[in-house]
Amino acid sequence: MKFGFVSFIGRPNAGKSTLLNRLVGTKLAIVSDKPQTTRTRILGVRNYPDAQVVFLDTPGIHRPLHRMNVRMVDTAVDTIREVDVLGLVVDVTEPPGKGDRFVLDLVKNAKAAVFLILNKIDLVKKSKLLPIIDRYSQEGSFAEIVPISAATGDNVDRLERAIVDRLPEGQALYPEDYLTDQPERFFAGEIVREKLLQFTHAEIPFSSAVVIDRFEEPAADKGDAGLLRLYATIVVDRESHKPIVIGKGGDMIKRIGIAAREELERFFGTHVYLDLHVRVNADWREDERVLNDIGLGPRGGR
Ligand SMILES: Nc1nc2c(ncn2[C@@H]2O[C@H](COP(=O)(O)OP(=O)(O)OP(=O)(O)O)[C@@H](O)[C@H]2O)c(=O)[nH]1
Ligand SMILES: [Mg+2]
Repeated sequence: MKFGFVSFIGRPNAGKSTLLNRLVGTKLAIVSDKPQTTRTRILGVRNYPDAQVVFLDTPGIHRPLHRMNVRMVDTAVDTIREVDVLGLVVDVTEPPGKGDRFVLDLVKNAKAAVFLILNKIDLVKKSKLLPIIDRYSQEGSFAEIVPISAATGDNVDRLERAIVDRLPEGQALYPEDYLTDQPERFFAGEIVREKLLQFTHAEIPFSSAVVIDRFEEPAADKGDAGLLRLYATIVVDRESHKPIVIGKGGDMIKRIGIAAREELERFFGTHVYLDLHVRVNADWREDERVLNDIGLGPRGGR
């Protein structure tokens, strides 16, 4: 038996969360076409006939301007020391820039085996891929360079085999049916936030958060057996963003609410009542209370 930890790190939008979801076969991490979607470390366990692998998805590494972003980047960087295999995920459709250089430097002295995962190969011609592989192979010494498409699954099986090969011998840490360490409340907030990211643009995705105020499990004795009641607040940082998130006659918040509820019902396998509010908190990205609520409390508290 093999057992080990694998973390995916890289620039925002590279496809780390898409890859985690594919590997564990469940949508644990929300995905969007906007950068900085993932804000916390998300753990997913996958069992193979000969191995148990703990995959960690992390926030994209970027230049942090707020306390929230400092914590996001720290969360990702901290995993470098904690894992057996580091998967550095790169978007092959993006020309490499300063940000990529920064990430490559971060992993240079890592004790873990570093895999360079070239993602989104479904978007480039094969002939374009070879020079990209060539260029990256000169950028560092990688244990493996694996081109994949997290979206289509192309070559992901090869990546998995290569990962398992590199893991140390060891017994499974988690029971067979264990999937993640995040509480249900976390997923509820993330599902709402995914819809908010999907339907809003510009600054709003970066400057908003979703806080779950109440999470009430279905209670048979209340006469509403099978109904999960969720009370959530969308926190924005400017007065002018509130009417945008609410929309004309409430049509935007309704849209977010309907889409979120559909997915919440699928995820929890129960009917969901979702109560959504919008609140302005100008400096929430610096506010320990909010950061704590979204899983980004001070170091050591995480
Ligand atoms: N075509 C294509 N799109 C992909 C692939 N992998 C991810 N994407 C898309 O790229 C965007 C970003 O994907 P995410 O998985 O959210 O990226 P991430 O690295 O987790 O981003 P952050 O959480 O912001 O750091 C989404 O629109 C995905 O659908 C891929 O292999 N092919
Ligand atoms: Mg992500």
